Amino acid sequence: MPTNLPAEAQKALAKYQLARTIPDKIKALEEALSLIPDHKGTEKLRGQLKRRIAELKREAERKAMMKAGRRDFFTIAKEGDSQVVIIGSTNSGKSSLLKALTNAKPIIAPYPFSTDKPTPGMMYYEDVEIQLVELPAILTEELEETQYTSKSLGLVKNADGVIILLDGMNDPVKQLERILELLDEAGISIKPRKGEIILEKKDSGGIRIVTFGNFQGTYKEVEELLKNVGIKNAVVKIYGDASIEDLEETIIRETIHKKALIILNKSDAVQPSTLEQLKKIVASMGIPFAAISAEKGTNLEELKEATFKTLRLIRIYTQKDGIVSKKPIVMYENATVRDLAEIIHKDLARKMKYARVWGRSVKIQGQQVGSDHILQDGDIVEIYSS
Ligand SMILES: Nc1nc2c(ncn2[C@@H]2O[C@H](COP(=O)(O)OP(=O)(O)O)[C@@H](O)[C@H]2O)c(=O)[nH]1
Ligand SMILES: [Mg+2]
Repeated sequence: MPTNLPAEAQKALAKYQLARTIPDKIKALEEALSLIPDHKGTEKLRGQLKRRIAELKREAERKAMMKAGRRDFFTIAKEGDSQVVIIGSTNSGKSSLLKALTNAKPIIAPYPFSTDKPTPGMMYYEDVEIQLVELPAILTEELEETQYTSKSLGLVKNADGVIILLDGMNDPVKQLERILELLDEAGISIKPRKGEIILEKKDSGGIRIVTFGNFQGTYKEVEELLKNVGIKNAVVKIYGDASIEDLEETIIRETIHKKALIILNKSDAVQPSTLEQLKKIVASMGIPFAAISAEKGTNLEELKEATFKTLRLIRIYTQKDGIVSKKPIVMYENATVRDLAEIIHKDLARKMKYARVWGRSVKIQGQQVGSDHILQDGDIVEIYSS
């Protein structure tokens, strides 16, 4: 981000940060855009602002459409430890996959749009419950948008992860291209990130930056970027190998990142050359891939495992008086002992004195740790409180 933006443009960007409604956000961004001179150094920022304006306009349209509709059948309450939605073109086998992996009994049919509302089912992987939700098709067989495209993409935003299911019998490479376009237009990025950034805006307290891992930037850059867009009070948590560009994306584009898998269905009927081509493309994107047959039941165990890994969930077993819990508490990667205490009991985080941990996150088994200690999959934790 160029730090020498005209003061007026900085003001407009600050207004954007404060704006609560979509029209106000659009107005502030358009104003900022008109005040930022157009040259090489501002090219990237101008591009981001323009994309953001286009997204906001689409979102306004979608909201207006939702309002016009009568009832909303389109929300599925989260159940289990994590929610993963299945998206794809019609006939790609979404219902067949849901049936093969869960207790759900969806309609499976060779005609298009047999599923017209989101359909959930529960999948079990070891001790973890993953809710799978089939979303109505986002593409026709001719790979055009459907009446469900924008609603289904809205549910992707709310999920913890997304399975992109490709129909191996209907030009899967082209399908993937179209789906990636649709996701991008909806402001959803599935590009795997080496790190993660969480920005919590506050009312006071100034800027506080916390890094876990290997941040590719300086605190000064972060402070300048926030100042430029008018954020005065915030906690910025930066995990892993995040970069300053990732932070720009988080605060300007408000891009939503989703953990994703790309799955090729109907592997029983797929051309080997198509499979090879697709494998190459997906490998270059760095996204997990599997070829399955929902109907024949091929490779489904691999798919389950890949889903669990992609979600980056961790299982934490609690211990009390020497007895280890049978069922784990399922949390996200980078969760701390404090996060765990908060899940167990509201007061426990406050009353906690220290914890003992056995497992991969400690060097010495039974090591005493504080509440900022980051846990890992399979850890056993006993919390001691006053
Ligand atoms: N050959 C083959 N056909 C499949 C497979 N999975 C689903 N199908 C067929 O594809 C059609 C559409 O399946 P469905 O699950 O209803 O797709 P949806 O529209 O994405 O929910 C049906 O005729 C299924 O029998 C598979 O693994 N192999
Ligand atoms: Mg279906």
